[in-house]
Amino acid sequence: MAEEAMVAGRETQQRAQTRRQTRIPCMMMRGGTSKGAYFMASDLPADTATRDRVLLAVMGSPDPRQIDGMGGADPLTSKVAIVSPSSREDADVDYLFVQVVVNEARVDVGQNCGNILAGVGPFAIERGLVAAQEGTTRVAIHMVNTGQIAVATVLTPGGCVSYEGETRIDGVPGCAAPIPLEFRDTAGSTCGALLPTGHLIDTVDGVEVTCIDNGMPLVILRARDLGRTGYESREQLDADADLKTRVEAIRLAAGPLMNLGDVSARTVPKMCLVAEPRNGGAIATRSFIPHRCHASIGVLGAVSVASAAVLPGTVCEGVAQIDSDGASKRVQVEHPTGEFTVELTLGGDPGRPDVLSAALLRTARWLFDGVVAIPASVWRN
Ligand code: NQM
Repeated sequence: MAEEAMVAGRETQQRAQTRRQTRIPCMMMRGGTSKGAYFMASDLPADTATRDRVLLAVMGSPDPRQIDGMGGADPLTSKVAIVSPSSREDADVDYLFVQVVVNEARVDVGQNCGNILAGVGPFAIERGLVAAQEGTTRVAIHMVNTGQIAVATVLTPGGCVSYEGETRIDGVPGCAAPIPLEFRDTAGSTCGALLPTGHLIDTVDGVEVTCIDNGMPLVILRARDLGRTGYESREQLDADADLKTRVEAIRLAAGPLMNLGDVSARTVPKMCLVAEPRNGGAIATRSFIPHRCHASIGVLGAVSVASAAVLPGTVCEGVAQIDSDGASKRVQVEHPTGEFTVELTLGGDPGRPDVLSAALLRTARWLFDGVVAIPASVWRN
């Protein structure tokens, strides 16, 4: 596989020297509430530095409008999935997620993305990496960024991926075919422990926070502790310079406490303001990823906040409303454009439960399949 990728990389480079632009096979997909470019690893340069320059050119970064690329001028639409046959026996495919930073000439592979993950199963089937079964096809996906496995179930009536259906997810207009995703063993995915500081609550920069990582490193704060309601719109929060300065100071201080080191140039930890639910859910959220407010909430961000909501003693206690006492908890996470339901299976001590697995529903849509053209100058850098 590595050799194949190297050969492909060399070929891509040779093409670059002979033509003005190099054409690289690419599929654009909406995955959950995000959108991105999906590539086979073997179609991209094997050298990481060259690959990253290619991905910046694909999206048109750095530029706030991403006018010279496919990106949508928003972190949620400046994303890439790189897929290959799996290096692991327990998975069908490897999925490396790459966040292409909009305003800087930089990409980040230090986080997962559960939304873009929703498109990986369909992509793997469309590209022939996984054979479609009659009815549904289960795709075990190794999330290379953090090393865990996620299982996606894709509707494949007649052996073809079906994108149409009746499932609605908040943050996306209309309906589509459901793609259930299941995660196991995500605790401590990046930070090494579910509670990386060893505490349920820490005081950082004078504010009580819960630092948690159940698939996504997150710093959770009560909105009221920052003088906000937690029900503001994305636009209001993005325009709130004082809040953003405060939240970033807390993030920079929390990073080293979460075993992430200096996070000034990283996209994790994400920041999440919480408040009492007001639409019948379990908890209201406004998340920053990490500098812009999310239009809804990330998938693993939602899993992490739901995990904090069911753990007694976190900053969510007294804020979250969790109904059932059983081992299975349905946590409806409210966000700026609706809600996101996460089903958690708990084990161990009910006073300090372990989250054994998380399940949720996403949808995806194949938008475009073709080639993306990369300027020859990218290889001359
Ligand atoms: O948390 C945004 C998104 C994400 C990531 C982000 C995601 C996740 O909504 O798993 O999905 O937090 O940067 O796509």
